[in-house]
Amino acid sequence: MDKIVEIQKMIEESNPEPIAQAISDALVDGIAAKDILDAMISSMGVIGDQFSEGEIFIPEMLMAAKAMSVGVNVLKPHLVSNGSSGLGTCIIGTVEGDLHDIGKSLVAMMIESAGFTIVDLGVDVPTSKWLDAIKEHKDVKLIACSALLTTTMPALQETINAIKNSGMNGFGIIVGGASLTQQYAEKIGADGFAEDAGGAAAKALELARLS
Ligand code: B1M
Repeated sequence: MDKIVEIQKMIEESNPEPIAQAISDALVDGIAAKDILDAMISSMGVIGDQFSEGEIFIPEMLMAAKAMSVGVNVLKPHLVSNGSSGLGTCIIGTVEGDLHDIGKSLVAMMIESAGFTIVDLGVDVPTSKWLDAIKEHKDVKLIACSALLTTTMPALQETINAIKNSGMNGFGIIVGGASLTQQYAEKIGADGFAEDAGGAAAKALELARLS
């Protein structure tokens, strides 16, 4: 069976155990890390559709996420270049109430590759934690907020309001996540929106050039 199809099957069948080896084998065979990642992301879409249709439930979704995370860790060294061009610090996280971290971690990886130092606050990040992190770290040039659920879009709005009202400045704020749009990002006062991890890195560089 095609190696990529095999890897996709491991995600779609919520089977994390063999995925690290399968990905290593695919890399040895010369399959590009980016192609493997794109196929894995598409399989997470299949998992999402199956969940929407009531064909699978939370435990399967969690195991698929585990397979995805294990796979991303194997791919990481092949996707990330040495992010040391000193563009400043990017504080990234998933907003309060939201536990999805795979997309956020991919975005962190790409922004790091673009030359930022990453401070990853994790998931379910309350407003106070964003503010503390901005105060604590020097040379903060970018805040990157991920939100995957329509129900956590208001938390995103609150986070941006709190950051803007704090009076701290000198950085741009970018947002992203499956349920967001460019229009919504503009409406809540974000400086940038990206649909995917590559777009987030490009937007980060664009804002760094403007600052
Ligand atoms: Co959840 N979940 N989930 N889930 N989950 C979705 C998002 C959903 C679309 C599934 C569905 O119903 N079809 C749906 C949201 C519907 C909506 O609100 N519109 C959903 C739901 C409903 C839920 C629960 C409410 C289910 C429940 O309990 N009844 C619950 C909520 C829990 C919570 O957060 N409070 C829940 C729970 C979970 C798990 C914990 C089981 C698990 C997450 C595990 C983890 O992350 N460690 C999970 C998973 C795995 C998914 C799906 C299947 C896959 C998400 C994923 O990792 N995708 C997802 C369905 C789907 O995405 N089609 C789904 C792969 C990843 C690479 O893509 O995260 O979209 P994504 O990131 C992309 C872009 O969005 C973008 O770039 C990334 C890379 O290209 N991006 C940014 C993301 N952040 C960005 C930030 C940026 C820029 C771009 O700038 C800062």
